[in-house]
Amino acid sequence: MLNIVLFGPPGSGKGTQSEKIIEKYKLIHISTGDLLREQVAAQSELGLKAKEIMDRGELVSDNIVIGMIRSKLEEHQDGPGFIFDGFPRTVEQARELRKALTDYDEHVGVMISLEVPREELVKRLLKRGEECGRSDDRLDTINNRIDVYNQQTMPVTYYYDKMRKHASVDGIGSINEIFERIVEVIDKKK
Ligand code: B4P
Repeated sequence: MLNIVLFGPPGSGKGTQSEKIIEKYKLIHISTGDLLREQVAAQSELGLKAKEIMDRGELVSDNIVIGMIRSKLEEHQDGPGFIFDGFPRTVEQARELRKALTDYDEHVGVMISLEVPREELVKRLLKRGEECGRSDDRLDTINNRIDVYNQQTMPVTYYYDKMRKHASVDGIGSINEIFERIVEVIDKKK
């Protein structure tokens, strides 16, 4: 199995690049943001709770997110591998992912972090807000999401650094240029 963590601040291109990675490597896509938005759309109890948190730009609790991941892993345990998009977002989530994959004798092969400066992130997310109307793509929420990323999510890079699994990729350029950089990293690890 090839298991990839695609990491980076909000607006760094994780969702965009995941689609291209899945097409090339035929991996199962697990985006915790998409899973949470599905719950919001279904107006489930979890979704109603999550919407409030997401609209503030905060992180949904580790327990909820880890539960969602575990059930996806179980569903696709015989698949070709996973791309984790927007997960883990805390060191606790990274530890739990390691445990969950170990239960299937699996591990993360590489963690790729997309590097994009703050002003570009804000620009991209405001544009998406105008085009797609996502309720968390408003200036105040965007700024909070980036602050939360810097405080709570960045430490995840040190976790994978220690295991020599962290690779940084420049996230500025055309979508195809960035994809080529990612492919180079993945093909070296395969
Ligand atoms: P996510 O769905 O992960 O949303 P995101 O961080 O905004 O990243 P996304 O993947 O959507 O954007 P992308 O960079 O592709 O999370 C949403 C919320 O869910 C979180 O704030 C949190 O509350 C909650 N959540 C999710 N996972 C969680 C977890 N594990 N723990 C706790 N809470 C969790 O793209 C952004 C835009 O940039 C797009 O419009 C795209 O077209 C554009 N773009 C991409 N590449 C570009 C390029 N090269 N040039 C120009 N524009 C580009």
